[in-house]
Amino acid sequence: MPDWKKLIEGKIALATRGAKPGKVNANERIPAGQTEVKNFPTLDLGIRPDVTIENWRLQIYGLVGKELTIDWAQFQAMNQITDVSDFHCVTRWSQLDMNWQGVLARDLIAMTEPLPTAKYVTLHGYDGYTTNLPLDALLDDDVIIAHSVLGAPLTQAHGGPVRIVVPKRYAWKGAKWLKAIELHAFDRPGFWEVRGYHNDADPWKEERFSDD
Ligand SMILES: Nc1nc2c(c(=O)[nH]1)N[C@H]1C(S)=C(S)[C@@H](COP(=O)(O)O)O[C@H]1N2
Ligand SMILES: [Mo]
Repeated sequence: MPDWKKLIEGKIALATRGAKPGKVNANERIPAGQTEVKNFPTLDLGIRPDVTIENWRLQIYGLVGKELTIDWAQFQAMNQITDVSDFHCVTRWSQLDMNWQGVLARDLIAMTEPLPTAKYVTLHGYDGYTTNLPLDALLDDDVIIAHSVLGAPLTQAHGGPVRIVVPKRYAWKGAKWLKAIELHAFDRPGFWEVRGYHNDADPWKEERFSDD
């Protein structure tokens, strides 16, 4: 079992290396305890699954009227939007004005006709990663299932070909290499949430760890 706190401390040091001190809280767009970066660091478990546009599928299942599996062509045929948001990582870096391109999560969820009992979701990555959200948070108008950022297709390191981004939460709530969205009646903590990360993850309330 890895020492998760140590692992994360190492990642903080790496991710914020070269970031200019003094930028912390320099304007109201940087939440407390965050430092602005411009180099878009990467953070994951170190497993980067080989997902291609040919073998990628996204499945939406659980408490839905119509289970859905879409492939790349079907995803591309959906209404495409650009969503500009700020990216706040719990390891204390923030990058502003990220212009994600893709499909609104709510458009995909609507296609599945969620049952009234569906209140929470688990987002699953191809690397086995999971994270949880209330269904309402997923249906927010800025939550995007993205294939591109900063004018280019997502790299494998950043979760390509498809990841999800939840701008109002710390970035761990957005699964890279998005594989499935599961709807359930009760909340089910994900990978980091069972290891002490905060369930809600609002960067403006500094909800980093559950014992904060
Ligand atoms: N599938 C998957 N998604 C993931 C992770 C992961 O390990 N696996 N790490 C999360 C964490 S902790 C962060 S901060 C962001 C980092 O995204 P980035 O590597 O594109 O900066 O992805 C999140 N999504
Ligand atoms: Mo993170």
